[in-house]
Amino acid sequence: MRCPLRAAAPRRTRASLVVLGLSLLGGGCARERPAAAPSVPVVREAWARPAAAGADGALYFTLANPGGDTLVVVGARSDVATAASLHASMQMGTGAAAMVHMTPLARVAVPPGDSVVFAPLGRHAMLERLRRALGVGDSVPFALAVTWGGRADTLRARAVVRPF
Ligand SMILES: [Cu+2]
Repeated sequence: MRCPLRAAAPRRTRASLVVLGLSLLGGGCARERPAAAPSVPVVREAWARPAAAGADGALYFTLANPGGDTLVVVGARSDVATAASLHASMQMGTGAAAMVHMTPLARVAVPPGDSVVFAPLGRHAMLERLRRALGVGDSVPFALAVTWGGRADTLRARAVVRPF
């Protein structure tokens, strides 16, 4: 089995270090897991689409929960946006008649040992009324409000702006 740690190791961006942290906890790499590795939730592969100042942007990421308790995301925020919220997109119809609708999500649960993907045409964190433009290559700090193991917590991460 190929170890995801080896795949992630050569990259040295800040986001990759988060990936690296997750990989240490992943399956197939048990021997490389440091004794002190906490089984805390991890945000990885976070990215944002480019957007103009004043417009809405979106954050995408994978949220992994290697711990033994259900992780529940209850909100998001970022200094680059006036407000942020969790949304789900749904495509209705196909071809030229296709329309994408978004609905707010009050909470997103990640079962123990599982992960949830936030991706285009699916779940995302909406960045509302951006305070500044998001250009390709920018780094966007954000935070997810979560409950985990019966307590409130905050997961901080950075998203890289990529072409959409
Ligand atoms: Cu949205």
